[in-house]
Amino acid sequence: MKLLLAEDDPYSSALIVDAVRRLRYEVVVVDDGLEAEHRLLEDRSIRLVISDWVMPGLDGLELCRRLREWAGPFYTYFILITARTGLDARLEGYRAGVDDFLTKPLHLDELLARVEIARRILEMQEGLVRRSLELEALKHELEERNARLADMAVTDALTGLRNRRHFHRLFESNFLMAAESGLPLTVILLDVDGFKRYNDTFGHPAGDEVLVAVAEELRRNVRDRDLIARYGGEEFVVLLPRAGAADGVALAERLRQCIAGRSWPVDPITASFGVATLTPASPTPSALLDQADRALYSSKQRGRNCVTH
Ligand code: GH3
Ligand code: MG
Ligand code: MG
Ligand code: MG
Ligand code: MG
Repeated sequence: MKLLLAEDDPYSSALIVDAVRRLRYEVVVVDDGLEAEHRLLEDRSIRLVISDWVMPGLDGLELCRRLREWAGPFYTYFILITARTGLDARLEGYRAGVDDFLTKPLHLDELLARVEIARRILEMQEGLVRRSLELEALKHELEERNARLADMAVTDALTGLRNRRHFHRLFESNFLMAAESGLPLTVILLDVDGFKRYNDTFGHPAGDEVLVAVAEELRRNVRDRDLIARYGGEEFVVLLPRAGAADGVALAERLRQCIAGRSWPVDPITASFGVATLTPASPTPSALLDQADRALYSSKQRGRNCVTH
């Protein structure tokens, strides 16, 4: 442990230094209050101060007052040495933030006992601070882990799009809002054509790359407020709040062209689309999804790579 001794009387100073070194303290010795302040500001690891009251530069009480104003997690224990006795002097010291007094002439055994008391208190306080810093770090780590888990719970691992579960949750709330406000709501379902054959021919990893690329095309083409999710294996869904049938069909057509027109590495890829818009005939979210699914089925029936509303 490190200790600062501020004492302008060389005789007392030498006596104290000699005594505290026996307790294995590293001692910084100064004979001036301003110098003491400077050293304490420079080295914040000094947690124990033994200071004379009357000194050049800055007196011990003022030094203590200033030190109490510095913020920091660790406490600094302040022992004031004074030739003044009596209650008034002690009260003045306590008000300045002094923890303990030693009166001159000094008794070294008492000095060492007081330093031991200081050490116990400082160690206890340091332990508490370290513990609370550890807890703080742990809490931060847990919060980050929770955020990662929460993110994983709504994300499709392959494409990074929202997953089906998250889609359903948002779809329901969007459906209710649209039904109440009378604002339009459109949903697009799309399914990659002939994907089983593609997988069988070029392998599952090549198929995965197609799904990632399709997700990329979807992301590129939708507005910020639209929601894209991977609905199933090679099926995706786009939810368009405040968009009517015409906008939905136009977007689906654009997506269809982007996918079909992309330069695919081994074999052309197309997708089929089903578009459904909220009407009084779609009383529930699942009824609206069924409508989109039937439209998608029609697109498949009509020969794929097309949009049905
Ligand atoms: P259709 O044009 O009628 O949609 O025919 P399809 O072959 O695309 O449809 P089907 O439902 O018969 O096959 C879907 C295929 O998608 C089968 C399955 O192996 C593949 N698939 C589903 N999920 C994944 C995935 O995560 N990665 C890869 N590579 N393939 C997947
Ligand atoms: Mg003095
Ligand atoms: Mg499918
Ligand atoms: Mg199928
Ligand atoms: Mg398919």
